[in-house]
Amino acid sequence: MKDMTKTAATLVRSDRGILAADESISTMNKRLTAAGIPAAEENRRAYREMLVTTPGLNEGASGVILCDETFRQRLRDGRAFPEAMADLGLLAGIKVDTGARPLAGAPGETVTEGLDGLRERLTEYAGLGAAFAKWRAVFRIGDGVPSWRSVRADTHALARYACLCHEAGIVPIVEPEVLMDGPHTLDQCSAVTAAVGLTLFSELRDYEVALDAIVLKPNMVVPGTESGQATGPHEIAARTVDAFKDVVPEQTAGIAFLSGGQSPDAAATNLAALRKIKTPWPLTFSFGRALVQPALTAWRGDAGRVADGQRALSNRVACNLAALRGGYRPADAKSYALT
Ligand code: 5MM
Repeated sequence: MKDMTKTAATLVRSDRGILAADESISTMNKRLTAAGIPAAEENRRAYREMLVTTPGLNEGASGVILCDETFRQRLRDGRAFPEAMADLGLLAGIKVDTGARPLAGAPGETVTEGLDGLRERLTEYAGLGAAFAKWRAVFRIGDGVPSWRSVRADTHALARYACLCHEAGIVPIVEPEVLMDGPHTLDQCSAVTAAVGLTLFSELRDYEVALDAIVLKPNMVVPGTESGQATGPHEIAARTVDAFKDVVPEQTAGIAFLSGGQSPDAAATNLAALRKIKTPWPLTFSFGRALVQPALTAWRGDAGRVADGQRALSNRVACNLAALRGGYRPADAKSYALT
């Protein structure tokens, strides 16, 4: 457990974030297609190689989360991804859920699956070099949803996943995501986020999960994208910390926020505001889209544009690093870079 506690502390250290590059094959294919890049295995591999080999990435990221496909692929120089990441000073993370599927008896709601055979998969991933794992549960806010049935099913699965990770010596990132999509208000997001968190920590306690060896990856508390509510970063930060302060025990290693579809700039600005508040746990970022979208656009699947893609990723990681350090100025966003 000592090693896992150390790994968890590294993942949430105050001057690093986590890069989420673990899109499933189908999500990655959609993103490649939208960027005008053929949805092919080699393009998914080359894209992840471009990301993880970004010069200086380990100055702003403690680790990178990958999906099963990438974890088993190799860089052009022949090194397996986890091996190359170790050389680059990055912890290797693996997404182990198998996706959200319709939950029986709960129309329109999902439960995240992947517990079958997870013990064996985790043992294999540990052997391949995984230091940490990730499992994402998804909650939509709507009329009468999320239901208690879905909250209980998903948080129960997260607790079982966390236990299995610890058995395998892997730090679990526990991700309950309340989606931004919809017309719900900031208050509704706050209430659902707190209720999901409360249920999650009750399940984690029941399973006696060592909280100093897990990382929580939740959404920030924001109004729904169709709410028409304008909310500034200070209010978002204050409401986010409020939602978690009586819910997340102090022993928890830390919180690494997801970006959830916020623009790269909004995510960094909100992170900067969050870091200005004194909290009982370390706070950092584990962004996907808010870090990689500009890199994908700049790269365009062209081997001759790898450096452009890497510059775009370096820029967004450096923006968030500045946010962690309390010095992020959106007006200067274009000038930030690692190294
Ligand atoms: C990178 O996307 C992750 C995997 O998504 P799918 O399994 O649906 O393809 C996702 O879990 C991601 O890690 C989190 O949602 C956070 O990413 P964002 O973009 O919300 O920061």
